Amino acid sequence: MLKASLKHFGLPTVVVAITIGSIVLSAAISAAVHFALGVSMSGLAWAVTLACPALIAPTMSWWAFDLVLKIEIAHEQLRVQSTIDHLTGLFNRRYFMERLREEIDRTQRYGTSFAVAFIDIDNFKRINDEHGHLSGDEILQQLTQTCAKQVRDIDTLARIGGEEFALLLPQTTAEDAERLVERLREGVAATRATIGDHSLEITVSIGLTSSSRGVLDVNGILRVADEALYAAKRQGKNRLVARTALG
Ligand code: GH3
Ligand code: MG
Ligand code: MG
Repeated sequence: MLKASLKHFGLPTVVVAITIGSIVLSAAISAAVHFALGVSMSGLAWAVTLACPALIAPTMSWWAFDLVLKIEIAHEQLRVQSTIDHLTGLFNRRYFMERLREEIDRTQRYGTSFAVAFIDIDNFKRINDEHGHLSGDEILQQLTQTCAKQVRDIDTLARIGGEEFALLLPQTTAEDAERLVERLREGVAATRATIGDHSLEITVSIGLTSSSRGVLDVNGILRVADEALYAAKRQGKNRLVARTALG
């Protein structure tokens, strides 16, 4: 309730309200005690009764609430950071799994459909071996930019492993997902990565699965996407293989 009030009214308003409340309460208690003792309040007693809460309440409450808000902000920053892959700035595996579970829940409740794509860079080990690990990192970042241009705001693109990415396409039919992901694959193949003076052709293989006919559990969906990805690798790489995950 305190946090909700702070967010709703803002820190200054809450501090003023607490100060006024403290002054009124202090005056009421002091007056009640003097009344019970049968003595009237002197000017000095009134001054002390009003001055103490007027000075202490705003100082202490400002300090305490400011601390609460700072902790809250730090907590939120930490939560966001824990969802991010630091090399690419994409979401990480943990966040992707969270979003996938949410999407499965939504699909079960509302009967919508979604798709999941596993994207794996082709022959990345060779690129690393020829150009060095740091250049490999740069390529991961450049590829991220290329992929990010192809996905929609509602999609979740994540780096789930070394040179493996996953894409969650919520509220998307199998056909639309196939079109979108194929466009992404073509976009990657058409964009040359640059490492110093070198310009490299990067390709990806993609395994796609869709929940159009009902939803499996998380592991089932990931397994089908993984199988589709390996089929794409076996069939010669730089291609998309789509499989439907039947419920
Ligand atoms: P395939 O086409 O079958 O996927 O072959 P591949 O070489 O891409 O696959 P493999 O799994 O053999 O190699 C993946 C490589 O990715 C091995 C590892 O050195 C590299 N790698 C993993 N994480 C990182 C990273 O964070 N940065 C860099 N530069 N390389 C990484
Ligand atoms: Mg791989
Ligand atoms: Mg690879």
